[in-house]
Amino acid sequence: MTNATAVVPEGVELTDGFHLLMDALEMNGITNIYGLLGIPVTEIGRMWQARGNKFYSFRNEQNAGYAASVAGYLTKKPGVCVTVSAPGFLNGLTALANATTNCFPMILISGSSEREIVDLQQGDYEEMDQLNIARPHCKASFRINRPEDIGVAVVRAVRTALSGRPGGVYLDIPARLFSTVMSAEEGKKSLWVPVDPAPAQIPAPSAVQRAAELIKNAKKPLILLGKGAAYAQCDADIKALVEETGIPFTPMSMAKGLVSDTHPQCGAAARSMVLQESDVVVLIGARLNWLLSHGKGKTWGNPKKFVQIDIQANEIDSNVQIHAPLVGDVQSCVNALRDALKGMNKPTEWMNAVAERAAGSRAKLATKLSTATPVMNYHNSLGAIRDVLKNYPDITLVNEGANALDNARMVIDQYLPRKRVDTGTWGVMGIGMGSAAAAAVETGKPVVAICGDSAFGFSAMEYETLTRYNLPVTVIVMNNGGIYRGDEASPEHQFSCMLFNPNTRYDQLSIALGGEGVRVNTPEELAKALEDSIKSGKTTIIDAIIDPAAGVESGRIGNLNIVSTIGKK
Ligand code: OXT
Ligand code: ADP
Ligand code: MG
Repeated sequence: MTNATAVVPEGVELTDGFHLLMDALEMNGITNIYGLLGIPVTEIGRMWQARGNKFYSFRNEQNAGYAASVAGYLTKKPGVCVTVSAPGFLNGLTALANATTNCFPMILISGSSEREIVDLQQGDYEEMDQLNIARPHCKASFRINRPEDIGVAVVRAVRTALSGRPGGVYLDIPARLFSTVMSAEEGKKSLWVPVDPAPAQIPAPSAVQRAAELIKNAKKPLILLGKGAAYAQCDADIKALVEETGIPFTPMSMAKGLVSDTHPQCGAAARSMVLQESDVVVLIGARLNWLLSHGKGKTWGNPKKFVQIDIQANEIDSNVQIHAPLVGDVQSCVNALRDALKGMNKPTEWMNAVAERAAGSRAKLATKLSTATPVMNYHNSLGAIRDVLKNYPDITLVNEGANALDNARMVIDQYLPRKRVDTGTWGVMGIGMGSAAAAAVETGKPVVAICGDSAFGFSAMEYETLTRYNLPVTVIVMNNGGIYRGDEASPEHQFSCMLFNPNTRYDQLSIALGGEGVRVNTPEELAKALEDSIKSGKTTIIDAIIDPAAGVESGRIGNLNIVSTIGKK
């Protein structure tokens, strides 16, 4: 790519699109970029690294995008992903859409082809109208046409990604802009950092009073924590609300550990009971979407009233009536509620009943976790993993699959906030290796990824990215030979559509890609391999052989599976 004609007088010091973009990102506190390079963005990676920053180079943009989105979730700063045009952009778009769906702040920056050719559909290299394709899948889609607009575009992207409900932003940069020059001095003046990009949103006092009255008069209140509450990073305030009110709480999957799963008020192990019997439910950063049966039906049992804390006003009443909306940021709302609830009577009898049920469930589960079987199943394998992870509370757990997901969520306790990253709002397979990379990079601590063998396959080649950067990630592949189960009978003419090659050696894949690999057949071997791997800090795959008959179709969400009621051929 040649430099565009300079429009500044000779002798004036110049900058260009590449430099201004990097200046703007650095100024906004971005140090890590996740991406995949090629025409026209290759120079971004080289120049970013030359400046002493980190560019994490992936094998597929989708995984780089998942990494950026998880970086955004963990750090409360937008995660940045860079891709090439059309196909690279489209690969990254899946992750941008997923980030927006999950309320994770992320900026996808893609190079694009020249406008005058794209707009006349004259068949440019990787021609695509990326700006408009991105628009419905993110909070905002911006194109930068002039170097002097790079500063404002980055600021708008950062503010849009972070403010209100966080989400994804797309920045489209036509190739020529990267090398278009302008005066360095003018360029410098065009950059700034947004003041207070995620402003506190204080709930109205009348709304706080309304919510407090409802909670004080409840006989069986429940606090339901979602990943919006985990994202808000006001962990101590949330714990204080729970403890000061004495109300039982239950976490959505990525909110596990926001208050420890072993806290005496944790009702996760009495989930059905608390959802059904509660009379007032306080939703904190959790949507009443499919994961909560839309707030109705048999999951919810007794009629109840909802208090909902959310920063997005039109989330309120999205599924059922919300009797006390608290629109604002989690921290402001939680602290306002704490003030209004000071001295309230704790629902001790209800709390004790919940604790009793939870203790019973935990005891019942403990038996299953320690029961040996001829071939490992989900319970005894995950029981072994749980016992090891107990000693490493600050490890981030990444989790995907169906049975591998649902059982791990149930069995493995989380002790600290934001230490669990999973398939999220869409239940999407393939987040594994990208999420593991970002968690290791952003936390600087070890990561354990528990993946179904199908789930792992979606991002398996990215394992090389993990070994290349020497990231302390242990991937446990729950190898049951298939999607949900590995024992489905194949029709006569073809291998079953739900099965994988039973001879697949994930441990050997690891060795081939520069990591450590071990195959395990028993819970004891699994526990030892995991302990060794964490201690060594080396990128490792543990190929855990799971009984092919142990899983159930669709895991815990079999109720959503559609089956034909007409005779099958
Ligand atoms: O109270 P009750 O009695 O109800 O009991 C509950 C708790 O009280 C109790 N519990 C405990 N007991 C004791 N002790 C403790 N500590 C404890 N904690 C809890 O346990 C039960 C259950 O509790 P839980 O889990 O909290 O509650 P529940 O009722 O399950 O919660 C409901 C939900 C909906 C909130 C929860 O189930 C949930 O979060 N589910 C998420 C499910 C999900 O997202 N699944 C992923 C999608 S499935 C499917 O789509 C798959 N695909 C298709 C596909 C996808 N997804 N993506 C793409 C890009 N392409 C295709 C594929 C391909 S899955 C899949 C691959 C599957 O194969 P794999 O090989 O990867 O995996 P395997 O299945 O392992 O083979
Ligand atoms: P979960 O899947 O854990 O139930 P969801 O992703 O469905 O959680 O819900 C998260 C909710 O949190 C979203 O509605 C989002 O608007 C909200 N949210 C995110 N960040 C904040 C914040 N800082 N303050 C208030 N609400 C927030
Ligand atoms: Mg499987």
